[in-house]
Amino acid sequence: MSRFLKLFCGVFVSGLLPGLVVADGGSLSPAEEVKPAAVIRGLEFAGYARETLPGAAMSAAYLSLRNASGKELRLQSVELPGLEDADADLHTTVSEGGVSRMRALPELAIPAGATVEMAPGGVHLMLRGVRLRAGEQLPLRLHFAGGEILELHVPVRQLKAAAEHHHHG
Ligand SMILES: [Cu+2]
Repeated sequence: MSRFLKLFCGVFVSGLLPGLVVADGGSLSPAEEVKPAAVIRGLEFAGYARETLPGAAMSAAYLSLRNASGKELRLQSVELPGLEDADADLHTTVSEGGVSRMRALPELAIPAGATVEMAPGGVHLMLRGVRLRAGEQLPLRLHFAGGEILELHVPVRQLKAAAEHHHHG
């Protein structure tokens, strides 16, 4: 590993919040798949993914993004590095006549100084093509307008009955 890569990895690890650790094992993100990560200055993040229920094709991840960068950030797409058959889409949840439906979101703007919290029943990352089990780490690559990229891992959490929604959360 080159000096440059080491430096980058160091930045990546120290940029993570407590609880968001780079996986050192597990099937989802073995250490060799952890790539040098891009870090966006002033953007703080946390989050988790929901385990996939038996028989379910989809799951969801929720991020909290705090923008202290001094400029608006616009999240435009999300990839799942190392998971070629899987994808992640930005969704929001709207209520139409008392029925909540998911809708694709072309982008998610995070104004300077603002915090955007994804949550069950609101904005979320819809995950397809990957089975998530509690305790695993899910790798995410966030693409922002202007070409900025943030890579992170979020822990997969067990679904609590209280947090369960109808078709998804
Ligand atoms: Cu959705």
